Amino acid sequence: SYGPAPESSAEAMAWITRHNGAFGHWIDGAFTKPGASFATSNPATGQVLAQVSQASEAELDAAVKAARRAQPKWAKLPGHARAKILYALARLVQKHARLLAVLETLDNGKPIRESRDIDVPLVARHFYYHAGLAQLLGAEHPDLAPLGVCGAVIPWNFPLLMLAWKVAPALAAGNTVVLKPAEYTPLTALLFAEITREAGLPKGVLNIITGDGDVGAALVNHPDVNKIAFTGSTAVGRKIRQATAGTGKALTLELGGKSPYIVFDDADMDSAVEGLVDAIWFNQGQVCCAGSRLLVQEGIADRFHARLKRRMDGLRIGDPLDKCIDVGAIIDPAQLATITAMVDANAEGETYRAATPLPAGCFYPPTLISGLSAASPLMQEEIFGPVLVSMTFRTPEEAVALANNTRYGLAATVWTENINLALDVAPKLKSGVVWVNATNLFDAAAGFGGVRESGFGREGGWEGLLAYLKPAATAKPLKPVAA
Ligand code: TXE
Repeated sequence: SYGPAPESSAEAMAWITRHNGAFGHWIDGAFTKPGASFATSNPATGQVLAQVSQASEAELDAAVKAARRAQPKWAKLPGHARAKILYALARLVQKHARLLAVLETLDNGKPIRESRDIDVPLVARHFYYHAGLAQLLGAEHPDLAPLGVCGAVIPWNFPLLMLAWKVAPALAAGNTVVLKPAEYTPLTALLFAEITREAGLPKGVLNIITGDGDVGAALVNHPDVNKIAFTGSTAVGRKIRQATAGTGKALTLELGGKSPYIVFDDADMDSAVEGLVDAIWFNQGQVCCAGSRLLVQEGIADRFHARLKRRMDGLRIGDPLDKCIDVGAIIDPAQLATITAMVDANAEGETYRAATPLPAGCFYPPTLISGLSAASPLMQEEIFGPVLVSMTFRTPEEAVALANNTRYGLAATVWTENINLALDVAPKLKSGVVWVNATNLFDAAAGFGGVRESGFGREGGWEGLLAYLKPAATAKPLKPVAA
């Protein structure tokens, strides 16, 4: 251990024990009896944490029916009444912050420093912000109406935060929700379900069904769902778009990425190195907008690499509950095998691995690979692990061309002390988000989302709320303008 003492898992394990280590689904404000189940485990230790149920067709249908029953009443509440409950949820997330953070780290393997200081505070912020927006709806926007029942399918890399990104705007807008967490990380969603009861959320407004991709697909295909919001792989996003085509269901997709991180030769090098550590080694690189492709201007490339390698050697890898850990566990042995196979199959280039000792188990070292050809799968495919590829460029034009040489377009980062250069380059990047002299800035008030194969639709901000609204049937037609 690097730190004084690892965060205690006692409270989280006690919560699991209170449920006898086995969970049903959260339908209509209560847990169902646990059924056919699968295990969810701590990737850092391999320890099984709990048994979680695989939803049947009948259970999925019960969840959708509960959401449908609850929706008209929830939508009819004045905006300030929905806001009151969303504020309560935000406050309760803060009240239970420690338990939520530890449970998230146990189930996911991410460093406690991240779940405690980033994930959980952002979740609270998301509910606070959308409570504010809920208040604006209704009286001030009689022209907007909720969509109805929204299905949400979310991934394992930010389990609770992705829940917040889907649930907060949906509920603010007067929709009800059926959510399916990822099979690797269902626990914080189930704890959140209990928190909704404490907040006084009417039963049926949020329903949570657990299970694998088949349950996700069944939710997508359920005829009585009005919208699907999905975050996950591009391959599954493509299937969901095909499945919803022609059904009239609204859809937003937040998919993969291969985000460029551009460093010009006048950049503040220390800050750019620190930013890069955050861009690619935050959450072990299992981040859709990870800055996974370094583009560094030729004149500073050697110096930049040298500094980066020194910083990599200082990263602390190990027990995610240790408060001093920088790099935690990979989500699952299968994902670890995928990362390993991808890197090992592409032997060209020069590979540097952090010198930090690697604990046994589901861990992968921070890795830097340079000298690859542009067509290498490592340059083109999302690795979704702590692996950075690096290339050099000479001119801003070349930087833009290399940055855009991807089928993705989620995020991009530009480092330079020359604001004119930044303002010239940023709009030329085909990317949903561009950060300048910073990286990984998320705020509930700013729309986040991609272009190209990274998906479409925004989450956060007014734009994100609009993705859960439609024109109201009662909206007054515009007066014709006299010729
Ligand atoms: O994702 P999936 P996986 C990428 C990343 C990673 C790869 C595989 O590259 O290595 O995807 O991860 C549900 N219909 N990202 O397999 O399968 C599934 O149960 C409906 C990027 O975990 O996309 C889970 O709840 N739903 C990403 C969710 O989809 C289906 C985050 C995501 O799982 C389904 C995660 C189907 N046919 C992975 N099949 C990001 N952009 O942040 C599966 N699911």
